[in-house]
Amino acid sequence: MRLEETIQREILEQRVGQELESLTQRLFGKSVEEASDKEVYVALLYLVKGLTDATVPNDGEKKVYYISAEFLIGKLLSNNLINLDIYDKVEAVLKSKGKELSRIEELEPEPSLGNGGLGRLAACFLDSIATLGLPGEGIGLNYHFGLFRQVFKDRRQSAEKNEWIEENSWLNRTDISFEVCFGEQKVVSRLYDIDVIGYENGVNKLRLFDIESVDESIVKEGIRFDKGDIAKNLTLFLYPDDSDEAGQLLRIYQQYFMVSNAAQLILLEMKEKQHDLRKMYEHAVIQINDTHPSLIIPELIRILVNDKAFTMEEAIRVVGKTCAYTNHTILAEALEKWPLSYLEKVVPQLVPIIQELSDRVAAKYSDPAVQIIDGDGRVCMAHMDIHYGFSVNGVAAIHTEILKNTELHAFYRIYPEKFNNKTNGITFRRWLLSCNRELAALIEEKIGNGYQRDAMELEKLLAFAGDREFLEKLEAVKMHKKKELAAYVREKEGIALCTDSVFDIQVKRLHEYKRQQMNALYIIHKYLEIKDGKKPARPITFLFGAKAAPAYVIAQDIIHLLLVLQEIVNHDPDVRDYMKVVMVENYNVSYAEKLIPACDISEQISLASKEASGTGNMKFMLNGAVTLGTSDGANVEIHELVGDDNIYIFGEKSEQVIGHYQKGDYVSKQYYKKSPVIRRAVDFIVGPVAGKAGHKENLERLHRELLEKDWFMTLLDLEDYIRTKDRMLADFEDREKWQKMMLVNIAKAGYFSSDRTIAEYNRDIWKL
Ligand code: 26Q
Repeated sequence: MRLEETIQREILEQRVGQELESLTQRLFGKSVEEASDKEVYVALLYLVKGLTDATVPNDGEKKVYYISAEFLIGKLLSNNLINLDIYDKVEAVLKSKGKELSRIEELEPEPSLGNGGLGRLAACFLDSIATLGLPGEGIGLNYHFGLFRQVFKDRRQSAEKNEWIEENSWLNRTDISFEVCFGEQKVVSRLYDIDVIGYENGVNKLRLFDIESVDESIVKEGIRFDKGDIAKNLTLFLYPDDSDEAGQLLRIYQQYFMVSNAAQLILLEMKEKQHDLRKMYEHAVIQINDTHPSLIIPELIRILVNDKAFTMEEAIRVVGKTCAYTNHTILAEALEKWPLSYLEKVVPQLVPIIQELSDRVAAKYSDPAVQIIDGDGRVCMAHMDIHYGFSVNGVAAIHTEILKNTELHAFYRIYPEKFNNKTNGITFRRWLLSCNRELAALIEEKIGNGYQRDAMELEKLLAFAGDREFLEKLEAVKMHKKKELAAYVREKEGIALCTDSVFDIQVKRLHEYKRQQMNALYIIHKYLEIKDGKKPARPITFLFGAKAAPAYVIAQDIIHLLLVLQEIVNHDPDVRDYMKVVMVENYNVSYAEKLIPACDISEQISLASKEASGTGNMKFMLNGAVTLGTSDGANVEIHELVGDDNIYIFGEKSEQVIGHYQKGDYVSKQYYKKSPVIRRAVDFIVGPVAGKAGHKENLERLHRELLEKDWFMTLLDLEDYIRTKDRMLADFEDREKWQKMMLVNIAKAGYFSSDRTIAEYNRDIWKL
């Protein structure tokens, strides 16, 4: 380091130190040394907010509004320090005063404003939008308790509220407030902002709307509350149980509340900047994140026609040139279709607009597949987006192809020019620089820090595939992260892990199509092999993390099975030295940041064609895990990048799977009857050993499901999965080979930077 740089660093360190000292004094009348960790946390929050206020907001002629029901932002302290480039300084200052930054980070509550992939993607996108210096903001809702906190009781999942808003938080209350009308009922909103700090760049905002009259005290035990009184409950939870009508109505209330506020905010900004509303699309682009914000289209049209003297044609044209839609799923049950009668109850003012939009489509196209209101009087949200928006994108190459060729084929024939692919990405600030500082430092030692701005520079690492010393260091970092995870798991779950074992990890929302149950069947198979005396070369640790929707019965049964296996395997004296099973409680972003860097085998085993993209797969790869996966979502692109030798692909391809659905020729019982290996593993679920540790009701229902339905074809790929995983475990013993695979995966991960994804959105869709 040059002398000037050293001096500059020292000055900055001094300034950070002085600033922090004066904050703890002013806030708590204590020095940093005297302050508690929590008080230091609060002081850091103020420090960051002060620095952010001094940063220039990203601004420009045209702005993107990323509207989303979910923003799974995770904790913000460490990321903000990194993006402001003061992490090391703060860490050093605190250390000199006997404080540890990593311990202080633990005290920040994690907001759970998302379910999984879609919400986390939105958060990564905000980071990249800010880092690229683009004008843009996220618009969503300020759920007080977010998604539930998962607790295991009696080997089953139960749900508690997640209280994350403290007196001092990242939320800034604004003086912006709007009226939102649900028919005759009026409520008043309040806007809160969270600053999104770009990496060594400007700052943008995440804008979260809340309702003034919300009443936290109506939440009874667990997450139960009166769904009827929306003035009190509207922003309490993310996706409360929508298995009944009241729950579904509440979802529509939330969605309309979100888009009505968004529309008012956008129009207010247009007015303040004195833009011509008839050229709205030159100043604003609205990205609709899945169909949850789709009502923004009829709402904007309604306002333009009713209040701004637009004709219907003009309003449709202007809104159509402003709105773009992203599809995140092809699962029929996740495609939103709301009964017109529900919309009539919640937002009667939108119904004539939607009816008109639907009539115009019906007059032009007779094909029932492209209608907005279907034969059962339900409004197909995605169809409205496609007809009345200017862009439709999928989130991985294979996903977009499936949309064009099957799911949305009728639309593709009408509007081929609207369809485009934007393969997902992740922010390397959080998923490498922050969660794996050791690996980031090792990479920097070899190829410099240019990769932090241009992720493709990671490819420079390929030159070191033959560098024994570097490969050993890579392995040492992995071991270090495994030890850190083991210490954490011991503290949180009370389970000791062997760090010499292979860490095999599957973390993601629980869903049958993601096939956690197939992994469970592998575990049973291994368990039985060991009982038969066939010991693995090295112990294996199977780690899971997953929340299941409270009303999703089979998903609850799968969680139960995993917890039952944890009990059986970890306590069986014949087996426990060879394998361990851990289902971690309340898997969330913070847990992911500990699990992913410690992973050897990344489980990405969805039924081909069903996982739109996946983004966990990218995070694991970036941290040097090797993928065990099907040809699905972004796994396909990972495979293309790393080549056959650095990934383990198994199972039937998407064309074959789609063929099975079309012909209806998959019968799980046939696979069960044909294979003794499958039969033995499946029947273990209802055998005496499982019966002793688990509940008959859950286990029998799951067994029946696998044999009689198995809609997501678990048994189809089970044998290939077992073979491939065993091959992978054998290869793990060839340390040099494995280290090289780690290296190639890291080196090829650059493509999956969300900076690249956002640059593409901007180039093809937003044009900011
Ligand atoms: C719909 C109707 C009623 C109630 C809930 C919903 C609902 C809620 C959440 C539907 C979908 C979601 C979330 C979907 C999601 O997270 N999709 C994931 O998006 C990621 C980012 O693109 C992809 O990587 C994943 O493949 C995809 O599953």
